Amino acid sequence: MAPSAQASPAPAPAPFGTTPPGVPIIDLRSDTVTRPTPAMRAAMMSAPLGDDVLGDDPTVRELEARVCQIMGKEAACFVPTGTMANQVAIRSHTEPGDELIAHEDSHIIHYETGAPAALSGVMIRVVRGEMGMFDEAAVRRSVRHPSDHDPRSRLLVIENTHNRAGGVVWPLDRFRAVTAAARERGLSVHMDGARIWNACAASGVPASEYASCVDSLSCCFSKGLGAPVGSAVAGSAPFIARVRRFRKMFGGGMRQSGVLAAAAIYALDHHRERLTQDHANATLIGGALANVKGLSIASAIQTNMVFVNLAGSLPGAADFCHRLRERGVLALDSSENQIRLVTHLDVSRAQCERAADIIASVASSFQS
Ligand code: TLP
Repeated sequence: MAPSAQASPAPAPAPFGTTPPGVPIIDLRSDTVTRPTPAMRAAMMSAPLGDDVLGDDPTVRELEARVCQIMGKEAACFVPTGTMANQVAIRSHTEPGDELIAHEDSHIIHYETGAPAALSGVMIRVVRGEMGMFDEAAVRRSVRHPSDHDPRSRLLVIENTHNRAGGVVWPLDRFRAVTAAARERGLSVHMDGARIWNACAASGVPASEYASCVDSLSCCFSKGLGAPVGSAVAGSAPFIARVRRFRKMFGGGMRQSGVLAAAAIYALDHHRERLTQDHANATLIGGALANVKGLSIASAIQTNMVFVNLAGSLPGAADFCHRLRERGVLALDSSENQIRLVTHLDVSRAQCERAADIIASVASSFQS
């Protein structure tokens, strides 16, 4: 039978929360979404390689040496992720049953799947404080006296920039005072420096200044620096020897990982100075949204993050993000009534302006 000559049906509308075809996407979910640039890819393609688990990948060695030089530390170890960097550091500083101290909003508490408990068997004692920070007194109060009954206070973990607090930079004098108080009480100190590069670009403080206050640090190449993969841990040589052992135990020993380390070296050489552009773009978005009815900026913008509170007259954050996605703007819901926008090297100033317009127009559509 011949097919009936019916008009083809109108295309179904895109389901709620999807971006219709043809709508350009501005991805502000995280600075982790960047794709390697052509020049970075070229650096990866031409990197000399070896087997890093056997210790002879020259490009990984070069990256680790660069990190030592930048941070003023004796040794460094390349790892796949920021989470692994923090977790091998925590495991290397502690023994099961020990306690670490961290701010209640820390990444290691909220976003690392309970790994300190699962992988290191440590307890976490939280400290509180405005903007992801705390003071010496809070550290002193949290350190336990040695006793047969108590867990052993062993480690302070301090995050810089502080993610959930809004990309906040620790002022160097405060950072010095807090870390010194911890060390006086016999704690080791680890800095979660996933975005230490942003902290340094914003404050002008060299990374080595922050690093000199801590026993170990993690830093990521896969966030604002724009490498596809990779983080590092830095510290003393004996500490990093322990880190290497736990990296292997946690499944993070990689082989021809120089192909990734090459991207990180390229990022260190070419993408650090430009971070101030991301900060300016975040400030631009914050400024554009500050006076929009129903929206308020959660904290002063210091680096590349903007946390926006949604008033009760607006949909919840997950729903709001779906509506933004329909207009091509990708954001994350950071709580029930808050969204997070992160600027990075794959979004231009013009795209940030456009994203702010779209967010304002979605918010305004709910105001009568
Ligand atoms: N943070 C991610 C999410 O996990 C929230 C993001 O998009 O911001 N420390 C800090 C302070 C971080 O913000 C992150 C990533 C990590 C560690 C972990 O890095 P990865 O994702 O490489 O394991």
